[in-house]
Amino acid sequence: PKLHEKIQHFARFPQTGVSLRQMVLFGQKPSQASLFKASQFLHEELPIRLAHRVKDLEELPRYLSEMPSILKVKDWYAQSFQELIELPPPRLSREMKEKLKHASKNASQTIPPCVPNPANVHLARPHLEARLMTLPIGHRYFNPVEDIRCSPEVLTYTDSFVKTIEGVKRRHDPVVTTVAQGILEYKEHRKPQVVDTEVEKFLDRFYMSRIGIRMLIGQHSTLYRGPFRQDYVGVICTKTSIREIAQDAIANARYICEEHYGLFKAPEVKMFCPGDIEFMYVPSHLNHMIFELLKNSLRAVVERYGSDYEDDYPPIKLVIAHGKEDITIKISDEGGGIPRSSLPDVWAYMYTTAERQELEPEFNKSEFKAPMAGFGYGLPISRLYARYFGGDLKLISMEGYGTDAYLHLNRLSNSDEPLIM
Ligand code: W6P
Repeated sequence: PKLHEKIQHFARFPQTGVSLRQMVLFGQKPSQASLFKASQFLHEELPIRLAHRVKDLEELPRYLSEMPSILKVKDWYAQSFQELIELPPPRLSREMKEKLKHASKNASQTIPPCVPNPANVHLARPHLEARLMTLPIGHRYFNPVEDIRCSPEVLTYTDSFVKTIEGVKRRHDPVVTTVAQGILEYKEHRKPQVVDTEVEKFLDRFYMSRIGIRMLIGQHSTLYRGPFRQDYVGVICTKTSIREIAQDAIANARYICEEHYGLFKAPEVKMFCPGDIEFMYVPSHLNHMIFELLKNSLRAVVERYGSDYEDDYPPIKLVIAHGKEDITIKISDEGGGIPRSSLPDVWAYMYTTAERQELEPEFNKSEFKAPMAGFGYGLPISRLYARYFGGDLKLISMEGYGTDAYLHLNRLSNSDEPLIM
């Protein structure tokens, strides 16, 4: 009862977005002080975001909000919220406070531009650039910090804060499958004939928020613990090579396809990539999206031609284009396409044909497992990953021939973090 009031209170505060560029700017030169400042920021921000999700879960249509799996997920959010607000902030001496205050002021003026590719510099948007440096976020500031020595209390705090958020991230690993369970429970309860747009919108918001929270936690934990790799700032790679990621995703998707259909050789994937395209991105997100699209294409092709067709499958084409604003990856298959009328179903969470039994095995596995599933959650969630950093994912289908998937990625990476309420 007391906890719930606190949650309601925190849910009244607006969430604060953090863009990819801000994360890179902030994490470029991790120091005791900057990790502490980031911990302070997240210690305020994460409870607000978690509280918003509890509220959303409560405002779901009746019956759905009462399904056991949904209640379970809500409880995880409330538990994580509680852990965070009960973690005591460090006692700061006046001296320490002063040092930290001045450290962030000085550093924000001397931080080097974070654009790794000189070709990008002329594309920078001055109005966004200016905002980046002095970004007033409500009453809070999120600025880089120069290196100063921190007191033992501060170091202990940062360490226990990181441990806490890592625990939160682990607790929430099974959220997607558990919410999917909840949707199935709801469908058994009242059979909806059509795609419920309210529930679809909720799930988009909910999973988008989850991506954001996990990104912030993953970034912070990696900045604190490493691995510290060349060209990486936390989980962000400043020189992500699309060609390499695509090659990796192609090999994995074809392997999965061969396993699943018992093929000697999966359909070929021909890549067209003009030179080495490097840009700032989160490699795991990119890999996840390309892998997901390829699985769908491979599946369509194999199921159209049958599994005896072997060497003669029409190849899948993967074309990479880079413009000033966008990098676009087009994946074209000749898998027979999908009728235009069923295109919306491809993006619908509730439409999934997977039954409870199919969800179960995924239960204990971590995030990015992915068997050769049908139209599950893979596509809508991949679209959320794309949108999270200002990109998008679109499908155009020619019924009777094949499908083109367009994955647009924002090259400038300074889009604001999407936060819906
Ligand atoms: C299809 C259906 C689909 C969804 C997503 C990506 C590619 C494809 N191909 O036939």
